[in-house]
Amino acid sequence: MEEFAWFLVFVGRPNAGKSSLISKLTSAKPVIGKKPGSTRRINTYKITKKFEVVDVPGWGKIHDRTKAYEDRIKDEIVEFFERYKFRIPACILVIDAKSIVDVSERLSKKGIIPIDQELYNFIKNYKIIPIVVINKIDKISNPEVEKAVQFIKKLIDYDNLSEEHQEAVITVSAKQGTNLGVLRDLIRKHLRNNDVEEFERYIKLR
Ligand SMILES: Nc1nc2c(ncn2[C@@H]2O[C@H](COP(=O)(O)OP(=O)(O)OP(=O)(O)O)[C@@H](O)[C@H]2O)c(=O)[nH]1
Ligand SMILES: [Mg+2]
Repeated sequence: MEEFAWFLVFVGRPNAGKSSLISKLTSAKPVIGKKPGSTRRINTYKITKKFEVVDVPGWGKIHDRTKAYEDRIKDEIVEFFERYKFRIPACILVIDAKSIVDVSERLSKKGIIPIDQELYNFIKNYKIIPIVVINKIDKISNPEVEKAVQFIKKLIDYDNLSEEHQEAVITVSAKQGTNLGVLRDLIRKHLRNNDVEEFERYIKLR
């Protein structure tokens, strides 16, 4: 029989830095790659017998992969959430700050729903409020960081979130370690709020 375990889940577009953040905050050592699509399937890493960290492949277009590949990834992710939605005390949505600044204006003018918004709503449908992490802030200027935050807040209808969830948009750099302590504390808080505080000590800066 399958062991019961809780899952700490990292999702986001290809190349956003999910695997990098996992390796900075947990004992798991996922593959990190320069090119989008490094993580090719849902990988779970056992932290303890009852606590696993889940590295999800990037959701969205990858230029040298087929549509069939993309669809398979999406199916895998949907299946995972359908099956384990009640076992996810914290889900981290990782967003690439640089890509937001580059595409936000173009996309909003065209009226296209950005993938990050689609992902956010997908997770929220399972009654899980994601921790939104805008990563790679080392690649953009401070005013651009502020712009990215405002853009994301609009996308996720931030002002209508309950107060306890309004802290859940943070900016970090996995590469330089900026604000990773804030992210660690936020994940720990989500674990506590879901009555699995015994796992808090496994989330720490490496
Ligand atoms: N400059 C900068 N680069 C980063 C940061 N975080 C991750 N990277 C780089 O971004 C690239 C992708 O990182 P990954 O952690 O593999 O990203 P991922 O989201 O797991 O990507 P997929 O598995 O392909 O979906 C790597 O070259 C990382 O070194 C950051 O904060 N700043
Ligand atoms: Mg990855």
